[in-house]
Amino acid sequence: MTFDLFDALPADPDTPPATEPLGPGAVVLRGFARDVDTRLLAAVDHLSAQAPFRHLITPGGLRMSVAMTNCGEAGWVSDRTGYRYDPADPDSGAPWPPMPEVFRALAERAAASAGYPGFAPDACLINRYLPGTRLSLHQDRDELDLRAPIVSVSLGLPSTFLWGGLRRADKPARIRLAHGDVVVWGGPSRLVFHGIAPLADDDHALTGRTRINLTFRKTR
Ligand code: MD3
Ligand code: FE
Repeated sequence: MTFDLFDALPADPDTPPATEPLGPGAVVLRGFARDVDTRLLAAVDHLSAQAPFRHLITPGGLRMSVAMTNCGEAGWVSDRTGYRYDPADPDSGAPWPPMPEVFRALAERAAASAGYPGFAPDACLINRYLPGTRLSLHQDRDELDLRAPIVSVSLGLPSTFLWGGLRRADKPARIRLAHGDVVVWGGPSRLVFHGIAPLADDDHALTGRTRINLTFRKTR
């Protein structure tokens, strides 16, 4: 039997763990996207010049307070007929802009750190929040392969993430998501009800009075 000196050393209290379990199948990677934040935000500006942010209409006829756009081979859209992943932007008829390499590489690296090697997202939904914007409790179940995780990247102003259970009526926990935080949602957490509380007004050095969220999905 060998004894490695390092085995006896306590964890450094100043070094947070690289991955922090949030719940069954959900892993938070605090600050994981910070090293590429300006590149991600520049790419969002570039993408949204081609496929502008817009407020989608729910099947029930309500205008969503979150503004959305997409990149990749498919984009999530909602209108009076329902929700779907569409290969084209319905506003222009053109394909969604391609997923930037810095997006894809970050999503793959995050998923791998959370125990999902080989994550190959084909879609990225980009959500824009201004002060007061909220996202009510919902499930993400329009993706064909629910075994693949969703990777979410928070940029700009912090938000309160509402994390419910598998039933809409389950009382949600509140989790703060700040600039650069990445969360990987898979396994038993993949179908939980979730949302975002109304965004508090503040000013962020990189985004001003705005929060941007990227969600990477494997839709087919
Ligand atoms: C848990 N976005 O785009 S990100 C969404 O901050 C969405 O814009 C929120 O919910 C946002 O659908 C939350 C965290 C998140 C995203 C997708 C999930 C958590 C999830 C899917 C399943 C379970
Ligand atoms: Fe969602």
